[in-house]
This record gives sequence, structure tokens and C-alpha cells, in this order.
Amino acid sequence: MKVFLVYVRDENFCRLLPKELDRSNSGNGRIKVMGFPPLGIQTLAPVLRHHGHRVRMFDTCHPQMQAEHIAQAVEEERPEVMALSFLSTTTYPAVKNLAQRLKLGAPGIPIIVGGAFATMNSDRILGDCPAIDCVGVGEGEELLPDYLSNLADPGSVAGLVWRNRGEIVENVLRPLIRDLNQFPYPDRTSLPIDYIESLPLDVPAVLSLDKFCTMQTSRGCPYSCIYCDIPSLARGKWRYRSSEHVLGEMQQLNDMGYRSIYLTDDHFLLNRKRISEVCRGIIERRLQFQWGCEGRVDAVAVDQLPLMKKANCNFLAFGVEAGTQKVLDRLNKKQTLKQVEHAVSEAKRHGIARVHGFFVISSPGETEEDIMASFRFAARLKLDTFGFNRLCAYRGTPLWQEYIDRGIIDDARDWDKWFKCSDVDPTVVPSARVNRLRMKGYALLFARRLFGRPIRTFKLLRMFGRHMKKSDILKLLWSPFRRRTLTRKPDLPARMIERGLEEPERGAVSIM
Ligand code: B12
Ligand code: SF4
Repeated sequence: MKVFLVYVRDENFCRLLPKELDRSNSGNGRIKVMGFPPLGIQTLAPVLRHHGHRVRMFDTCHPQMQAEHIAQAVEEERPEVMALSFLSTTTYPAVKNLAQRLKLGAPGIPIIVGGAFATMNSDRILGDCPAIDCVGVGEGEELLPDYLSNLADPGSVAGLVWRNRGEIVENVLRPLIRDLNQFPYPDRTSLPIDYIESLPLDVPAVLSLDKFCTMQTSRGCPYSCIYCDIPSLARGKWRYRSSEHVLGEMQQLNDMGYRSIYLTDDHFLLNRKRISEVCRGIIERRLQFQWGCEGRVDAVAVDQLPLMKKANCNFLAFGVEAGTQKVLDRLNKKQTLKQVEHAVSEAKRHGIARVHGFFVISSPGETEEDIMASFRFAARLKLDTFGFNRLCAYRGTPLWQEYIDRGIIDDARDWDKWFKCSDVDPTVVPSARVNRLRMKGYALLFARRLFGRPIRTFKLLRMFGRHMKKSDILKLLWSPFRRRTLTRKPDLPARMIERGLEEPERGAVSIM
């Protein structure tokens, strides 16, 4: 059977590499994109081939893989199934448009969608978009081949949500895959795209021009932070591939010339023994790449850090989130400020080149003083880079449920929106104020950096500067202070729209 696997992008998170930075021989037909590779379809393609199917992959970051090109390829090649993959709420409008366009040209070819957002919203998607025929809930490695073998009998496919004569049918849930070691390694060569290691946001900040890819060695996380949907997606479990299986893939990547790998695991740092085995394997096999990962501060074992450094780990990102214990507790983060300080300073002491802190601001109950406390805390930490994003509520998180219970969100009408808490929650500092505080906070942070640790700051800028134009470095430095021109109006809940409100009524609301 011929299958089209299409990864639909959020165009805010990728960019073509500017010509002046492309030092390689062009003319090999491949393009260079600053962004993460589409690991979901790269993972599924070889699994489908293993089942005897023919697969063609598309990634909408490619200028020749836009809706019109895919529609034309459908017409020429007539695949039996079109499978669309996407990650988040922000991409759903693009997926809908693409599905409608493809259906127009090929009404008889079924369209199935999957990925994190689709998993959380399967029935709603089918209710909303007639061009989409079914949704695969959860992992695709077993579900998709099962669906392809049972196109005439969708009722038999566990995990499938589909339409039966207009009725939406939710089949039984498919159990989580037990053995993650059974699948072939992802296909990173079929797409004519080289992905460039870069900061994912709105500046062209290239970190290296080394051959770059992502990899996933484990799935899920056993914690339950109120803003995160990983516990729902992974059903509260943490599952992992064996260190031998991981090392096999790493060896392959090394031999293919990859020199930079980012692990997209939700929580790579959970199991000490496994980290040790992977790191020792990298050292013993003399693998050449540098790698990075994310994890919780309470899990990083001090005795692992020297080993991780020795195994070429050059980037470690921690979910710091807030600089007050009150807010950490409100987010159900189950970590202390002390643990944060300890993890960051140990990582730096043991020589991890770039230690990053993810922060969220404008959480429920967080005051202006708390927000500034987060910036002061960040300034005290030995972090190299940091990001301060406004907290958002996504469907499938405990925070979303709290907003339903508090009458802010109407689950039936608001399911496909994503809300910045500061736009919808009266217990949160309003958005305009948050943005001003953020600028003030960044100014404080940069000043402390520049005067407190000038050499480190210089080295960091030099690293960014290696592959960036001077004007882009200035843009990068300036970006936190730039007044944001909103590309779109903030999403607001149906109830606020109905009442003509552009911000929540703050009246006599108690801070929770
Ligand atoms: C890496 C990553 C990114 C990268 C982008 C990666 C890329 N390719 O472009 C960056 C850093 C740029 C990023 C940005 C964002 N991300 Co992100 N990201 C992730 C992360 C950590 C890992 C994704 C990954 O590599 N998974 C590994 C692959 C193998 O899994 P997969 O793609 O899910 O595919 C599997 C299944 O879903 C399924 N499947 C996939 N496609 C299909 C198709 C069919 C037909 C079927 C049947 C099955 C199927 O089978 C695959 C194998 O089992 C996830 C967390 C997670 N665990 O999913 C968050 C996650 C997807 N991101 C999230 C968010 C919110 C965002 C942002 C909106 C953040 C922001 N506010 O700026 C942006 C938007 C990005 C976008 N839409 O392009 C949320 C989504 C929540 C939601 N409901 O929207 C997640 C779940 C994290 C979280 N806890 O909140 N992200
Ligand atoms: S934010 Fe991190 S620690 Fe919290 S539940 Fe999500 S993946 Fe786990």
C-alpha cells in the first residue's frame, strides 16, 4: 500500500537557513532548515516499510512541500492513505486547511491524523473537520499498520476514532507499547532536508552547522505539573528503550556523520543506571557527536554529571519554572528552589557548556513581586541561557480542568484554543503588565550577567556569533526588550467573547 506521511509545521518554529550562512556545496537537491526534524513521521516511516508499505514523507517547512505540491503529488501518485502528523494546538488550523485542500482533490482517499494534540482532541477534531476521516490516538507504531491492514474494518483498530455513517465512534484505547526496542531506527535521510541546530524561536540564531538530528530514548513522565499534558498523553508512565538499543541508534548516527543530537525525551534524567550505561557506551565507542537533553532538577544525580560531560553532553535544560516556592507549589512542580540552585551549579561545576533554564511567568496566583523574584532568582543562578514564557493552558492538563471548574473555559466551545493565563484568568497579572515586567526583568538579568560574569557572557555571545550576522546578534540581544507586535489576537474563551470582554473581570477576585 502507498502511504503519504505529512508533517505539518508551525511556521513560527522553522526558517530556511540564510544563503550567506550556507557554506556547504549546494546542488545536491537538499535544502537547509533551521528547526527540529519531524521525528514523528521519521519514526513511523520505517515501521510502515517494515510492514511492506511504500511511504513518501513530506515536511511543510520545505518550500516545495506546501499544500498545492502535496495535492499535486496525491493526484500523480494516488496513495491509498494520507496520514497527517502534527504536535500542538497552534498547528491545528494549518492541518485543517491542508486536509480540506487534499480532500478536495482526492475525495476518496482517507485522511488520518495523529500526534499530541490529535490524541487529546480526537472526537472534537472529527466533529469539527469533515475532511479528516479518522484520528489515531497515541503512539502510531502499532496503530498505523493495524489501520492500514483494516481499512475496510476500522471498528477493529484499537485506538482509532472514526466516523460510522456520520456517528463518531471511539474504539477501545490501544495499550501503551510495552517494548520500545522492537522498532527500526527512524528514517532521517529520505526527506531532502538538512535540519540545522538553532534556537527554535523568532531569531535566526544558529548554534552550529554540524549535522544535526533529534532522538527519543524514553517516553513520558511520572510527575503531574498542572500545565503539562505529558502525564495524560503517556498515561502517567515513563517507558524507555534499553541502553543497547539507544547506543545502536547513536552508533548509526555517528557513522552517518551526525555531530549534534538533541534528545526530545520528556524526562531523560530519570534513571541513573540507564544514563550511566548510555554515557559509558558513548565513551567506549568513541562516538563523536555532542548532545543535549532536558530533565527535572531533582533527578539529576550529581555523580552522573562528570560522566555526562565526558560523554560529550554539552547542553542541559532544566524546567526551573519559578523563583518562588509558592508558585512552584501552585504549579505542583514538586521541586524546591534549593534543588534548582544545586542542580544548576553542579552542572556548571562539572563543565556542561550550556545550561538552560525554562521559566514560566504569569501563573495563577503569581504577583508582580513574584515575577520579579523569578528574574532575581535567575540572575543568581549560573544559567547560561534562559527563556521566560507566559504560562499557557492546553486541553488535557490539570490547569485546563481547573479553568473549566472555575467557569473560565467552556470545554465544548474552547477545545481548539490555547490560552495565555494572563489573558483569561483574573488571578493572574494582566498581559500588558506582564510584558512590561518581563522587559524589566530581562534588563536586570542582562545587567547582572554583563557586570557579574563578563567573560562567560562574552564566550556565549561568541558562540552565537560564530554562525550569525552581527545584525542578527543585535536582534537576538534586543528581542526580549522589543515590544511584541502581536501576529494574532490572543485566544479568548467563548464566555468572554459572548460578553464582549477583552480581558477577564478582575473585580474582587481572591488570589488562589
Ligand atoms: C521537540 C518538541 C518541540 C520542538 C518541535 C519539534 C518539531 N518537530 O518541530 C519545538 C521546541 C520547536 C517545539 C515547539 C512547540 N511545542 Co513542542 N514538543 C516537543 C516534544 C518535547 C517532543 C516531540 C517529539 O519529538 N516527539 C517524538 C515523536 C516520536 O513523537 P510524536 O511526534 O508525538 O509521534 C508519535 C505519536 O504522536 C504518533 N503520531 C505522530 N504523528 C502521527 C500521525 C498519525 C496518523 C498517527 C496515527 C500517529 C501519529 O506516533 C509517533 C510515534 O509513536 C513534545 C512532547 C511530546 N512528548 O510529545 C512537545 C509538545 C508536542 N510541544 C508542545 C507545545 C505546546 C509546543 C509549542 C506550542 C510551545 C510554544 N508555546 O511555543 C511549540 C509549537 C510547535 C509546533 N507545533 O511546531 C506540547 C503540545 C501540547 C498541545 N496540546 O498543544 C507538547 C506535548 C509538550 C507539552 N508538554 O506541553 N516543540
Ligand atoms: S512539566 Fe516536565 S516534570 Fe512536569 S509533568 Fe511535564 S514532563 Fe513531567
